[in-house]
Amino acid sequence: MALLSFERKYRVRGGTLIGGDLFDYWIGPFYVGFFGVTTAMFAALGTALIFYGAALQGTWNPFLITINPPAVEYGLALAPMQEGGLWQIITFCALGAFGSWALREVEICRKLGIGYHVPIAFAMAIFAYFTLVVIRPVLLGAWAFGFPYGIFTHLDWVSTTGYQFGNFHYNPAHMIAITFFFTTTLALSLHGALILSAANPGRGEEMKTPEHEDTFFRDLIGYSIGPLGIHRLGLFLALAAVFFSAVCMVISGPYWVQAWDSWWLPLWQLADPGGSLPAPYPGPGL
Ligand code: UQ2
Repeated sequence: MALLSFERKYRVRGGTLIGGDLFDYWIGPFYVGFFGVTTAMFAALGTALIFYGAALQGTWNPFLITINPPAVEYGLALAPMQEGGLWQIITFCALGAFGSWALREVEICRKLGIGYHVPIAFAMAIFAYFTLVVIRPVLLGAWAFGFPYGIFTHLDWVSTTGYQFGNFHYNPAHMIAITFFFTTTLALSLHGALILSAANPGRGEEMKTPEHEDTFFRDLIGYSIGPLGIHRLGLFLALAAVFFSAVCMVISGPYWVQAWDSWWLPLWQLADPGGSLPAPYPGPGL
C-alpha cells in the first residue's frame, strides 16, 4: 500500500493548539499547521540572515563562515547588526523555529491521540541550546558568552571554554553527563542487538517473540527489564545525558570560576597530604 493512501486514515482534523481549522491541512506528506508556518518563517529569516552575515564577512567557504555574538562590552544590551546584532536576531529565530517545531509535534500527537514523549524529548535538546545561548550568558551578564555560529568557530569556542576551567573532565556534572551518554550507547546496542537477533533466527525459521528476548536476558543475568521497559530506560538515559550536559555548562562560570580540578582540592589533599602533586591550574576567575 502506498504511504500516502495508508496515512489517509490518520489524517484527522483538529488537535490544533491555536487557530482552529486555520492551516489544519497537509502539503504532500507534511502536516502544515500554524506552527509549521511559523517554523518555516523563523527558519527562512534566520537562514537568510546567516547568508547576509556571510556576505558581510566576505567568505563563502562553509568551514569559515561565522556569526559571532557581541563583544563583552555590550553586556546584555542589543548590539548593532554587524557587531553581534545579527547573532542576537539569528538566536531569536533559531529558538522561534525550534519552539514552533516542538509545538507542531504536540499538535500531531494530539491528532493521533498519542503521548507527548517526542516533543518532550526534543524540548530537552532545545533546553540545552537555550542554556548555552541565553541562560548562561544572562547569568554571566553578557551575550558575548554565547557560542559563535560557525563550523570551525564553535569548535574553537568549545576548546577555549573548556581550557578556561583547566581540565574540564573534572567538572562533576560533565562526568555524570558522559556516564549517561556511554550508558545510552550500551542500552541501545543491547536493545538493537537483541531485536535483530530475535528477528533473524536463521533461514526458513519464523521470527521469535519478546518471550525469547526476556528469556535471553533472564538466562544471562537473571533479569529482563522488558520490551516496554528498555524503551523507558533508553528515553530516560538520553534525556539525562542532555540534561546534565546543560547543567555542566551552566555551573561553569555562574557557580564555579576556577579550574574544575581545584573543585576536588579537598579530596586531592586527602590523597596527597604532603602536597607533592602539582597544584591545579587556577582557572579564569571570571
Ligand atoms: C531487555 C528487554 C529488551 C531489550 C533489552 C533488555 C525483553 C526487547 C536490552 C535487557 C536490558 C537490561 C537488563 C537493562 C540494562 C541496563 C542498563 C543500565 C544498560 O530485558 O526486554 O527488550 O532490548
